[in-house]
Formats: sequence, structure tokens, C-alpha cells
Amino acid sequence: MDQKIALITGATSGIGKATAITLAKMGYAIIATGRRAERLSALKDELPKNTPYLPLQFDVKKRKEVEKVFNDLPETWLKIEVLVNNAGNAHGLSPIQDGDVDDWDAMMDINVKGLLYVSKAVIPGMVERKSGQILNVGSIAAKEVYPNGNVYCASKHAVDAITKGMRMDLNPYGIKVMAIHPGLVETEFSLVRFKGDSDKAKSVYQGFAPLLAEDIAEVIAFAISRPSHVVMADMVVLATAQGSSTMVHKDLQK
Ligand code: 8X3
Repeated sequence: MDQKIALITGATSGIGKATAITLAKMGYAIIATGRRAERLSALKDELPKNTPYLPLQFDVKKRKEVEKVFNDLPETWLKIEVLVNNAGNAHGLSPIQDGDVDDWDAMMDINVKGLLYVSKAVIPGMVERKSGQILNVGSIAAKEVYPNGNVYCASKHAVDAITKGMRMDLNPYGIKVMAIHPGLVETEFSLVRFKGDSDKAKSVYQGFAPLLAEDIAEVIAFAISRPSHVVMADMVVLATAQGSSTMVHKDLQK
């Protein structure tokens, strides 16, 4: 394959989907992964025609599934140059004493262990080729803990720590390791966090201009297109109205 290959996890919606489209427009061949097969096949129609495209349907939190998918990767798709570890979710927003253990498991399994499983499958090839870029999608919650965010914030703090560790360990191989930490981005994120309560989810983004998935995709595109001697190691990107994870300037008259 002539094009460089970018793999984006969680590409069926939000930041992952916008990133897949943006990187395809930059000329990358795209491996898009996600749980929802129909959405993965629909994504093909949103990529520029002639984009080499490999949809991989699996759940990042299922270790055996991840191992199998990567062991069976077609020969032409082995040289993954860019890995965007985007798959992640928030489940619930409750004080620690009321937290649901299934929600905690889901967040640690997807946001932390899922990221590790996929990275474990992709990194050895990058090390062998002494080439590659890894971009982990963290969150403002990787940098700040906020009330009721407890385990979600812990999972994203872990992403921050893993990113720093990866950057050190992969330093001898010239592999770039980066993280982007978005604040409030209007995606399905809050709908998942509030378990389908769309009024609650919508209210998170009301009264100010939140980030859009495309805003984050643009920054990711910028980061991975820097010259070889430049690494955008750590990027916090907020909506202008957001001062911190607990401070958002809202004008509810608007
Ligand atoms: C998503 C942003 O502020 O809900 O990671 O943690 S926030």
C-alpha cells in the first residue's frame, strides 16, 4: 500500500469518527475500529473515494477479541504508522459512595485496559520499524479531578500516566507519543454517561459553545503532521467558555 496507515479506535462516533474522516482527507489509509458494525460500514461513505479502508469490529475491552483481530490482520495492513487510542466512555456521575461497580468496571476496562490491549498489539511493529506515532485521547479529567467524577477521572489520569510511560519507553525507537486532553465536546459522550437521558445530556452543552468533534480532529491532524523532530507531547483543548472542569461560563438566555 502506498498510503501510510492510521488506526483509530472508537471510530463509530464523535471524536474517533471525525478523526478518521480528517486523516483520510490527509491521505491516510484508515483502519477504523468499533463495536457497531453498521456504523463502521457507513463510515466508508464519509471518507474520500479511493481511501483504502479496513473496518474492524471488536470491543477494545475484550482482550481475546483484540488479540485475535490483530493476529488476523491482513498482510497489507500490518504497518500501522499512526495509532489513535480514542475509544473511551464515561458511565455514571455519582459520589463515590453511590457509584455503581459495573460502571467502574466499564470505565477501567475500556479507558485503561482497552487502550493497553490495542497498544500491545500495535507497538511491537512500530518498535521493529523504528517508526510510528501514538496519540492517546485523554480528557481534562486526566488533569483535574472533579466532584462525582472519581473513577472516570482516575481512568483518564491513568491514560495520562500511560502516555508519559510510553513516551519514555519508546523514546529509543523514535516513536512519537502524544496525548490530547479535551474538555467539553458535544458528542454522544454525555448521553452514554447519563445512560440515555437526553435532556440531562443536552443540558451539559447548553448556554455556551462547546467544542465539536471536528475541533479535536483538527488538532490531532496538526499534531501528527509535525516534522519528524517535533512531538506535540501533551495538549489540553477546552471550549473558550470553559475555565476548568468545574467552571463553564454559561449564558442560559442564549
Ligand atoms: C470529558 C470531559 O469534563 O466531562 O472527558 O470530564 S469532562
